[in-house]
This record gives sequence, C-alpha cells and structure tokens, in this order.
Amino acid sequence: MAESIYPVPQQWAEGALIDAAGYQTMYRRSVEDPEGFWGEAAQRLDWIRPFTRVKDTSFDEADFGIAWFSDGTLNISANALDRHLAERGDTVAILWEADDPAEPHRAITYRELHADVCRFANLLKAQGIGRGDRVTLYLPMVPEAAVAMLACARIGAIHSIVFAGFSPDALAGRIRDCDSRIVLTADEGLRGGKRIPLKANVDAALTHCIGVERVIMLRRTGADVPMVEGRDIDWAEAANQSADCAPAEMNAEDPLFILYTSGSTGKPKGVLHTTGGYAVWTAMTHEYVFDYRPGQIYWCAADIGWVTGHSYVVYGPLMNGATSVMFEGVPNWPDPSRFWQVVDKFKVEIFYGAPTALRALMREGDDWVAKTDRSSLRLLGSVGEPINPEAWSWYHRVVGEGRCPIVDTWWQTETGGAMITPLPGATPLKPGSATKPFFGVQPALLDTDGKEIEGAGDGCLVIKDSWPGQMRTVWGDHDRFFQTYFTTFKGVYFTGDGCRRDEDGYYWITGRIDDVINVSGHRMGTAEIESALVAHHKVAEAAVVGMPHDIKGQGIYAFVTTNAEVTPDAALRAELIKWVRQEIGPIATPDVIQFAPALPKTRSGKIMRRILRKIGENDVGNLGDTSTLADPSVVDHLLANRPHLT
Ligand code: 6R9
Repeated sequence: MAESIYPVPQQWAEGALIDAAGYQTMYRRSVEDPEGFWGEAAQRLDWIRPFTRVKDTSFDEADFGIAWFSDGTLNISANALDRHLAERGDTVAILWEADDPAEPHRAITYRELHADVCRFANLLKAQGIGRGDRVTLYLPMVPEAAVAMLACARIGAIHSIVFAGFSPDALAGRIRDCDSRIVLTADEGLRGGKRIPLKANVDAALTHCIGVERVIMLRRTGADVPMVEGRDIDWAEAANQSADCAPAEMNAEDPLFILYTSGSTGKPKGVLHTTGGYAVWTAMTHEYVFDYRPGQIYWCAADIGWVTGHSYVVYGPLMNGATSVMFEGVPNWPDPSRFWQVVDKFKVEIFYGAPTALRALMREGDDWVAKTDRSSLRLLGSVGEPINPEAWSWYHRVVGEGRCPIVDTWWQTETGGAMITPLPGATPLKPGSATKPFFGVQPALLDTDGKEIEGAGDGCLVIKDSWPGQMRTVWGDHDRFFQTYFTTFKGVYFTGDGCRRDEDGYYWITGRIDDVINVSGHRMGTAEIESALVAHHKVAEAAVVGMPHDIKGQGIYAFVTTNAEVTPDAALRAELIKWVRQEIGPIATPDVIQFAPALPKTRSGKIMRRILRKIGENDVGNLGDTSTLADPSVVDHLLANRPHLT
C-alpha cells in the first residue's frame, strides 16, 4: 500500500506548544542531559520538599533499580486539585455524561471535586485506612471513581482498580494478591442500557477473600441490594465528613497505585506505579501530546479500569487543570452516533479513543457520523493497538473531516503514559505509525540475538534507559518484574512488541512479538496482514495467527468479520486471498480464512489472540482461561465453524 504523509497543518505549526524544531531541540536535550531536562520538567509540579536527586536508575542486574526525584516529597491529589483552587476553582474538572442520554449530565468544578475528595478521604481514614494500605475499586465510570482514586492518593493509600466488567473470580484474585482490606463499589453499573450487578459480584468475590473488612457502596441505580451488617457501609456517609483533609506528604517513590495486567503467561501482574515520576510523566505527556491549554474540553473515552483511564481521564488532565469528560456508556448505544453526540453536547475539542471502537463504528457506515456536527473537534487520538491505515483514514476523513491531526500514541500499562507518539504541531503523520519517541524515550530495535539494528529495519522494541513514568515493580514479586522485562535482553527494558523503523525514523508497532509469524523464513507482523484484510471494503475486522505448515514452517490463518450487509461465502474467500496477495504479496497469502460474526475480545476490546492462536494450531483441547472475555460464546462459535483443515 502506498504510504501517505500528512504534513502538520499550518495553524498547528504556528499555534502549537511545540513545533518540529522545538521537538528536535528538546528531544536531544532530554536524552543527552536527562538530569537537567527532568529536573526542570518536574518543576511543573508543586513539591512539598524539593528533590535534589533526579535520576537513579540502572537496568543492569548487578545494580538494578529505578528511582526518580527520590528525596523529594509531594502529594499528587494536591497537584491535581488544591493548586488549581485559587486560579480556577470554578472551572469544571469533570464533565460527566451518563450511559442513558436522557439522564442529566454532571459538571463538577475543581472546588467541588476538592471538597468531595477530602470528605471521602476522611471517610476512608475513619475506616482505619492510611498510608500504604491497599484499596480495591470496582466501580462504574462515575465521578465518584475519580473521587475515590484521588482520596486514596490524598492519604497515601494505594488504589487498585479492577475493571467493573471483570468476573467475581477475577476480582477476588486481585483483592487477594494485594491483600486489600477494603473494597469500594456500587449497587449496580450501567453500560449500554444494561445493568451490571457490581455489589452482587463483590459479595460473591468476598466469599473467597477473608481479609476484607469493609465495603463502601455507592448507590448508582438505587437497586435493592442486601448489605452485610458490620461490613458494608453506604458511600453517602461521606457527606457527614469534614471537607478538610490535609494531603499526606508522600515520598516521590511511595506507591501510588497497582493495576493488574495480563502477560503472555501466568496470573495477572500487579503493575506498581509510584508518585513523583508518574505525576511528571502523565502531566507532561498530556500537555504536549494533546497540546492541551487550560479551558479546552478534552475527552478520553477510556474506562478508569485501564491504565489509559488512570493517566488520561484522571491524573494527567487534572494536574493540568483540564476539563476532562468522563463517559459512562458505550459507543454504539442507543445508536452508533452516541460518541459524536457527546462531542457536540460538550463541544469537545480533543477526543482520544481506541481503534477497536473506531472499527466497530466504521462498520456501521458514515451516516451515523455525518449527521452530527463535530465542528468543535480539533485533535483526535488513538491508543491500545495498532490502528490500521484504513481505520486511521476513516477517523481522519469522516470523524475529523480532514482537519484534525491524529495522535497515535504507543504505550503500555508498564510505561505509565505515552512513549512513542506524534506531537500535533511538530510531527508529520503517517497513518498506522506511532511516529517518534516522546522526550526522554530511547527506543531501539534488537534482533533475536539481541544485536541492535541501526537505521531502517524490523526488530524487538526495547527502551534503552529509564523514563520517569516507568513502573517500579510487580506488586509482591520484584523478581518477576526483573525477569519479565529485563532478562530477554540484558540492560534494556523489553516491551514485548515488535516494531519497524522506516527511513524517516518513524516507528511502526507490528504487534506483540508472539504475534509475529514466520512464513517460509519471512518474518511478518500479523498486524500487517490484518491491515490488508481490513482495507477491503467488505471486511470489518480481522485477526491473523500462525498455523503449523509442513512446507512453509508457519502458515497464515485469518479470522475475518465482514461488514453487516455482506454474506461471507467461498467467492468472498477467494476474493480476499487475491486481495491480500495484491496488497502485500504472495508471501502473505492466507492459508485459511475463517469467517466469524465476532472475534473473542477482552472487556477492554483487545482481541484475545492466545485463543485464536490455539485454534490456528488446531490445539483446542485446552484453551486456557477465558474468564476475561467480554462474550465467551464467541469462542464456541469459532470452534464449531472451523473450516476443514487439509
Ligand atoms: C495503553 C495501553 C499495551 C500494548 C502494547 C501494544 C499495544 C498500545 C498502541 C499499541 C500499536 C499503539 N498498543 N497502544 N500498539 N499502536 N498506539 O494500551 O496499555 O493495555 O498495557 O497495552 O497495547 O502491543 O504493548 P496496555
């Protein structure tokens, strides 16, 4: 496919926080003089005791350790709230839109949010919660979730958010892993018009968690749910608490939160982030990546159960005094215009979403977008997976009407915030590329022997030196942290992603390393083939895995979801094979195409490739844990409809 370049639009080149030359200068300084660069960058925060040390980091086994600003003290909730009060106490901090468009929205100012956070912090204290205690949150996308996060941070407690779509078993495992004594939840959640029995799930989970002494329950729907005497209390009790709560003086390296994320093996890892470095990283990336200026209406459509919600719904935007839109619902309910109606309602200027949602909306056709106004939009963002050029172009042309740059931000739960990303005033865009490293990020590509690839090429993406937002450990298992990220290649952080760098130094994430397949000695990113398939006008979504092949080593097995109006048949299969051969070359010819009405996805929208890989390998006896799937019945359908393998 011919590569297109989208230059920085004139008004962005002139009006943005940083232009191309500015990026070059700042980037160079950030890697040549990290101490000086980050020492200055960290001045954006209010420190209680200023730091004198900036960077104490080593990725080598002998003196392994990661610490930033380690003798400084601060409180991140004070940085997100208190310091805005004098200047913009009456600015709206959280603009909340309910699941049901008929329910009134809420606009909570910094002053109100500050008071709510203090009251809730005092309620937590009254339950004996303090510094270092773990607090598990299992909450819907409501402002109280942000209140609870900031309240924990205010008193030095460590929050662990479990996505409200997870099962009771998954919740129980995460509560036990970090020994939470308290769980915050709601009677029910609402998503796409459906009720989710959160309190009942907590009750079920707690039959396996003896350590939990207290549950605080928010009344979201008013459902009649049983309360356990002596254990459960009503969130409304926070109203009786004082609206004064002094922020705890935290060391920069004190834990801020744990967030569980799954790796390719083993049980979920409790990714631990600390206070100072994470605060600097999320505030700074939020400002530069989104070119954020006070007063702008900004919407990150991620759930707070994921890292994107932590960093870019709550911490980053609030530290920058932003108005952050929080949305309880889903993109396609009551209809596929919902996102764009919310954009119009609040005059959203910056919208940040996930490719999976965009592809789903793209599939429904342009009319749902076209009938909304969207003239407030000036910048679009993407995160979570590679965005295929087809979806990128649709986002750019249809949603943004050609006027909004797209910041395709590559990062991970582990990285705390954006790592490889365009800056809208500085970076010409190439659809499908996350473009260039953010300040302080030193990406490198290694071959499987660990040799660094110079210039253009393909390899394993590693980061050569620490950055302030980096995770610090796996909760309760520091050795696993070191083993997972620092032993595949010595002395560097291993991302688990494959990546290509082109002649212009642009980075193209090709997908997880274990998604790379080798066909007749040719390495191919499954994302590349998927992208070709999705570029076909009858295809909505595709996932490609390797399959054993006698002659080629690995063959290509493609799962394809067609657009709603298309009937998948043998003729279409032949058409798609021809198409992929045309798009990439005969080497990429799919050996099997299985049509599927839906792909198995986690509740965060990531395709669960492990399952597809097993189907591709015809190893379906043990598909492993499928409890985190949004809809497990999708797998049964896939198994029942496997094409005959010859
Ligand atoms: C923020 C987040 C991390 C993995 C990461 C990569 C994929 C995320 C991406 C992307 C290509 C992007 N990923 N953003 N791939 N382009 N812009 O998603 O964190 O849930 O931990 O996932 O997601 O494979 O390694 P997390």
